[in-house]
Amino acid sequence: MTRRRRLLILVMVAASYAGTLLRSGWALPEEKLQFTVRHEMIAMRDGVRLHTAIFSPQGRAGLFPVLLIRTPYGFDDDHRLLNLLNTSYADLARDGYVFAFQDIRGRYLSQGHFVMLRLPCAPHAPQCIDEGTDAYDTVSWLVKNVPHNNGRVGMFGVSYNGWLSAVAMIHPNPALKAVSEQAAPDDMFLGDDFHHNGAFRLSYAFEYVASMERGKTNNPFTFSRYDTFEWYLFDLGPLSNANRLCFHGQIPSWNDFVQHSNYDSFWQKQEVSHYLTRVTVPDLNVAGWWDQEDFYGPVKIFETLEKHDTQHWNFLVAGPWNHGGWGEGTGRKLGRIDFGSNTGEYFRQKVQAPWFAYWLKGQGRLPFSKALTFQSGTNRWVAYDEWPPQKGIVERKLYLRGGRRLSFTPPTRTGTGFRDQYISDPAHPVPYRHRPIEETYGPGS
Ligand code: PG9
Repeated sequence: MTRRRRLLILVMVAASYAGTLLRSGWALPEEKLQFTVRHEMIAMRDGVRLHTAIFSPQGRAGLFPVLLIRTPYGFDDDHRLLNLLNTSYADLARDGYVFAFQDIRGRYLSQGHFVMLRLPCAPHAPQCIDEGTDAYDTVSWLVKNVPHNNGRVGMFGVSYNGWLSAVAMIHPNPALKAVSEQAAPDDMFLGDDFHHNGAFRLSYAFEYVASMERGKTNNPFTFSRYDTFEWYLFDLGPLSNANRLCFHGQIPSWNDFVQHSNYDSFWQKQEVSHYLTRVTVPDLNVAGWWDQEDFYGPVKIFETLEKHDTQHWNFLVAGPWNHGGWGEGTGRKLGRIDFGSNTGEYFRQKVQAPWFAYWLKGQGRLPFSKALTFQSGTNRWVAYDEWPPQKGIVERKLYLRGGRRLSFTPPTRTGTGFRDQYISDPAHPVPYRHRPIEETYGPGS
């Protein structure tokens, strides 16, 4: 890129962020896939305006569906978005979509007030707004105002963005025709993010809420030690010190953790599946077998919707991934384990792109009928027409045995039962990650 062009782009981006909405398109010709970009502040029903970056395919004729991605993590960098369209989203982008990237209320360039996992409105609460109503209002605006759209909108996203896609299905805009909620949390006490099976995930929860609730943009906590295990143990000490030393009562989600240390109605009311009592839109649920944050959510949402799936709109994919591992890179390996093929690329090319093309463009066929799961060990994708599968299943018990082995044979009373033992002592916790334990969102973590 020439210096002049770089300067021009910088000036244009700065102009749009200063509130001057950029309506005429501009392109970045050096990239493979080309788009025109405009920034809009889209008004919601309560007057709050949400920043939305709209990338339309350049130089291509025809009508295109719109893919909407909403996030709390910031869509304020066009070059990053363009890079995303040329990498993680390239299979979709090649098929031809308009991409609308939106900052949710209270985050980054959007107006309004951010609430962590804002509760869905009660039915018949006309003045109420939630992330579902914001998605609804955005979809209405998009189909009315984006040139060359075909009137069909899809939503997708991983994790918080997946949750935002899931809540858009509760009372969906009629133009919302397909959703892929990927690693969407369902219940933050039972299985997702902040607790797993009720156990508080200290470093994850502390660092996440510190980053999200100390300003409009991500604001990672600064640790005085490299090994955060030592910081939590020696510098922080008892959890009551978190407010005294660090948060001073100013972090709403931390206060919620303190006030709701049991599975009370605070957590129960947040559970998304509680609101998903109908399958309103075709939904591709995506889960990673080794998702360290949100495996519970997508499986629970699938299971809940499955009970109501009279139209055959509910789908599940589970692959050999960590959190969001299907979204970028090849997905051939996880740590040292090689799966023998590029599972992430396979998902993006052979599953996600054709699935959306089917619902939003009326093209091709569905890539599988109900569930598609990667079987590690045999290292192959297996498609099922029901999930969990019922046919040809024999239930067997699997036992934990000594020497870190699993066996179908139960241990005998006399045999050597175990090899490892751990003492549960809060003063000497047993870390489940290798030390030094870096910041959760630190580079290379
Ligand atoms: N797992 C993250 C998250 C989702 C929803 C709430 C809190 C955290 C994420 O990766 O977005």
